[in-house]
Amino acid sequence: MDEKTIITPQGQQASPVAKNYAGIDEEYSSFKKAKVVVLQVPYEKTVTYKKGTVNGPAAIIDASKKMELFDEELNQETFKIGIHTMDPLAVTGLEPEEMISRVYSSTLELLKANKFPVILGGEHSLSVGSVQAFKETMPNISVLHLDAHYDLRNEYFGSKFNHGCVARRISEICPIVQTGTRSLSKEEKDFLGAQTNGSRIKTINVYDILEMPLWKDVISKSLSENVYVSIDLDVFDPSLMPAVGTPEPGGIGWYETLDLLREVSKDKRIVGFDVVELCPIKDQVASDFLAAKLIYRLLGYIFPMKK
Ligand SMILES: [Mn+2]
Repeated sequence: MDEKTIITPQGQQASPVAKNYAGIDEEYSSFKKAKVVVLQVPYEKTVTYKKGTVNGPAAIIDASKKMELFDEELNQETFKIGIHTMDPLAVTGLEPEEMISRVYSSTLELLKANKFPVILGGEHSLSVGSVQAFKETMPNISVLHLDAHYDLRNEYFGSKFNHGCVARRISEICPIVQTGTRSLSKEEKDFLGAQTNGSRIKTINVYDILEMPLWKDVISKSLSENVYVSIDLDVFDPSLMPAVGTPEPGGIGWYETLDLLREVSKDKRIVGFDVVELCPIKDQVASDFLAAKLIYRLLGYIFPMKK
């Protein structure tokens, strides 16, 4: 039996495409031909509230197979850029630093192979590894960080690599622009207050969004030429995206998120992204599907096809 052959719960053999993001046929999903490579990081160790994000990547892949491969908004078949899905990274039981190191190595390999990495979490701490790989590969990189949480703690529950510290660690690598944030600790508030003009951290929180009609322009202009996007799904309002470990009321919506990503894709060069912290709810697939479709739409913005 081919090692890639999957046995379904019904005992039937499924083809290898069953493991692929969007269920794309071999013609458009072989590693060689693919421009985009999906890297799954089913890691969960430092979460602090509801558990289950270890199942996030598999739920996104599963939901993605139910999407239409024609993108109605963009009038294109985005999968034809070639999207390869790698087997999930073996990260179970690792300490956060070891997991981050594996994400770093895998991302670096993909960049050296001239691929566009899309990384699925799993918990947010993985972004420290991917951003480090990008920083070493391309100059002038910054991070657009969508999240309900500032994630600026220096240390949380005894670890500097807790998911609540990811933006602080990223800011030590390169500039970061955060948006959608609406849950702040006193420690983070004091840290932000001590930042000077030359700070590597810029925050456009939900209160700024409510008051600034041009918030998307401000964000786009604050980013460097090359942009890595890190999307914690709890940036969305929990009415749209209840399947997260740490939901926060008052999040941003589907269309305004797309507007932001469309604008940044036009103004800058997005070089890779991650979608993290999906914590699937049994028999409630809307969140999984939103994550799958968000990835497809964003890829469409980044890789517009000639009509
Ligand atoms: Mn968050």
